Amino acid sequence: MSHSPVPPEFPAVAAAFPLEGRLVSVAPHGSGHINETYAAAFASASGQRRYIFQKVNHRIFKDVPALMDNVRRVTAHIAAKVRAAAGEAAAARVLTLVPARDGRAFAQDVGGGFWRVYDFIEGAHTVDRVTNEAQAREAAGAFGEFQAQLADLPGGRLHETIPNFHHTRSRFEALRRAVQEDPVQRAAEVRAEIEFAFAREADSDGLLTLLARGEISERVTHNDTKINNVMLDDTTGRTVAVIDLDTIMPGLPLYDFGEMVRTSASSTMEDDPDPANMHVVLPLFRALVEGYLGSEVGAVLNATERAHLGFAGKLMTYENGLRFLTDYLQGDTYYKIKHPRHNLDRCRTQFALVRSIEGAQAEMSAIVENS
Ligand code: ADP
Ligand code: GN1
Ligand code: MG
Repeated sequence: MSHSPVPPEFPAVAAAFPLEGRLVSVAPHGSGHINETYAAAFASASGQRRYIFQKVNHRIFKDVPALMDNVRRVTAHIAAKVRAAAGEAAAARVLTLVPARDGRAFAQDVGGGFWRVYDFIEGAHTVDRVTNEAQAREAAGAFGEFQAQLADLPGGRLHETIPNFHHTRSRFEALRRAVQEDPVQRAAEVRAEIEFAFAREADSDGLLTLLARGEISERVTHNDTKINNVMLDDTTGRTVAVIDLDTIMPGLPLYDFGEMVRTSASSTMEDDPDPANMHVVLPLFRALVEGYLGSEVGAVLNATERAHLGFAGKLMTYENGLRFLTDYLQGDTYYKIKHPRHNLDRCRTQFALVRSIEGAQAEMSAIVENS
């Protein structure tokens, strides 16, 4: 899927939300792979304010009202927690939904598309890659704290917005099917990647087996803890808000930690066209371990979970590689791409990271044991 410009229905969508003033600018924003995100500014007598408008990807998220019910519950809960712990000013900067005029958490456009609006979090930014240990420690601490804040979310189990999202065995089987069906005749070109994936089939059951045996347990998790899903203060670099709440649902803390390893303990961007640039960066891994275990969630993790922090990094990198390869074989129907081989670049660079983590297992275990 390629990136879209501002759609013609935008003014009608904006009118569905109770925003003060006149729309003065709107432009695509951010580098997420899933939703269509725009930053829009409104001017009124009291000044200018910005908002984030997102058209939620309805191809991927089948039940958007259910997803938005999750987002509404989670944002309200987090705001209350932050208000109690850090006061009103901090609570004002967490992810905050602007309900539509009819009171719903979203509005629909003429084509049936689902839109939501958030207050723009000012004075903060996201990074697509971690460049220093302080940033890694900060992000890991923030995601750990976020998870702890959700431990007492009232209102029952959250909706599963994408069933089997991190069920790595299902991701593996999806790849196998894509290879067999080969709908756009790309399998021959990616034999080496397919072989790499198939050779590690047993890994796909790693955490599922521990879960089935009751050695690790399910909790409410974020499930997409890549580094550009946390907003950092422009001045202090400290976390302002965890964002991208579309996949918050029951999951494993190890999925969240593993995804941090993939995006925050790596030497280059996930889509670096040269996989040789990709390897695990051990000082960043150490900073993640320290940040995560040092946060409130550290006290909740059991010995099995701790022992699998390194494996989780490998598993989530492998899983993302499987998903990119599957999307490439299916003709690029899931992720936004910027060029025809984008998913293949992403896959190869993920697999390079998997290989690097495999070679660093002993060092990574030692880091966890000494933390
Ligand atoms: P996707 O699911 O496509 O990744 P995100 O919700 O992560 O969508 O948003 C994409 C990007 O937009 C983020 O990485 C961030 O840079 C920016 N963004 C999202 N929400 C806000 C917000 N409330 N304030 C400022 N920037 C935001
Ligand atoms: C997507 O939405 P975004 O860009 O934060 C994807 C993640 C992948 C990631 C790979 C809902 O995340 O699962 O790990 O791309 N989100 C969804 O970069 O599929
Ligand atoms: Mg995102």
